[in-house]
Amino acid sequence: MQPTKHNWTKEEISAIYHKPFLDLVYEAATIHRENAAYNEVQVSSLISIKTGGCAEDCSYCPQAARYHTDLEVQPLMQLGQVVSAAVKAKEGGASRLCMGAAWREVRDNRDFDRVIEMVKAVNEMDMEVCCTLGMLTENQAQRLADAGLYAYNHNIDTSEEDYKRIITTRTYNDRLNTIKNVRKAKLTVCSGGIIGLGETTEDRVAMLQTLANMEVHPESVPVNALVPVKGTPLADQPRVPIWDMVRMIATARIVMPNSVVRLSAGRNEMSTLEQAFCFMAGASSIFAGDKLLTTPNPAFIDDMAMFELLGLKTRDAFKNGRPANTLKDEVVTAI
Ligand code: SAM
Ligand code: DTB
Ligand code: SF4
Repeated sequence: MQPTKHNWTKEEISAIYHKPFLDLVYEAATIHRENAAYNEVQVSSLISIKTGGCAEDCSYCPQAARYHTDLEVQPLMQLGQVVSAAVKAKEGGASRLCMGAAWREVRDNRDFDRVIEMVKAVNEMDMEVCCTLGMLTENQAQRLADAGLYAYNHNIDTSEEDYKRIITTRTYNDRLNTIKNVRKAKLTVCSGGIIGLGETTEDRVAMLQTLANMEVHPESVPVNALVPVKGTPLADQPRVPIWDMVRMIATARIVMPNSVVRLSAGRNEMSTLEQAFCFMAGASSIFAGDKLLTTPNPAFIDDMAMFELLGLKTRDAFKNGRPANTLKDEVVTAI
């Protein structure tokens, strides 16, 4: 483990972000290479367990009910469908499954009971289970932890100052509170953001500062490039330059040296060489499978060919040890 710092100033992070490009990549790659597993990539597969019809107004999101996107709304999946998807993801090379629901927040109802069953079932398959279900109370986070959840994804998306421009139906503080509740339940945190929303570089720096100054750095930090979707307010945003994606990944790698930085949405538009640069700059995880939640993503087979070409290996599940809450039932009784 490398030493971590939690009092980053905006000036310090900005100076890193604005370094000459190759100096920045070199510095990030050097830090990345101090980690013994630098040539391993964690492969996480996404599954949209409840699609569309969301009450929030996140201006990037095709799943918000108020925007008219060509999206087929789907109610909460059945347990069997999720297990089949998990089997397919595992066969494709994924060691983590992330289940996403287009909810504003979790409610204590039968749908949540079903999600708890899904978490138990996927955990039994020796995969790291992640959920992203919107806002959570401490008690709900604890229920997920008790069911064997490994990680909870809750992105802060942009800077606190820029947040109101992107989302009006909740506050930055709501977001940070859920992350606190996730930590209280001793789950690992997955939190990052999106670039290409029309934010300034200062907003990007401020977002990284919020993440890097958390008491414990998020164990995984997704860096998403906006996937502009027709019908959403951000549909006409220009494509994120690859240079910005590499700068964000490299800066995240430097300020949070032990976190897994995930090259997330946007890979479908990137060449293998562009992605190779992201791995060089410290990305150590991807979302794999031909769909993200609702938008296209490279196929498993193409990603495996990319790993072969670059000499990268896929990371096994529970590489940092299996937390007690994810021990399978029969193991617990054997102890
Ligand atoms: N509803 C839950 C929530 O908002 O936390 C979980 C699902 S939501 C789709 C998960 C994350 O996907 C968002 O926080 C955002 O970072 C990312 N996302 C959504 N739409 C996106 C888009 N068009 N391009 C890139 N990332 C996107
Ligand atoms: C994250 O940071 N990115 C993923 C996952 N966490 C949930 C979602 C990306 C969604 C891209 C748009 C879509 O496919 O709907
Ligand atoms: Fe709903 Fe999440 Fe999409 Fe926002 S990002 S509209 S909360 S599904």
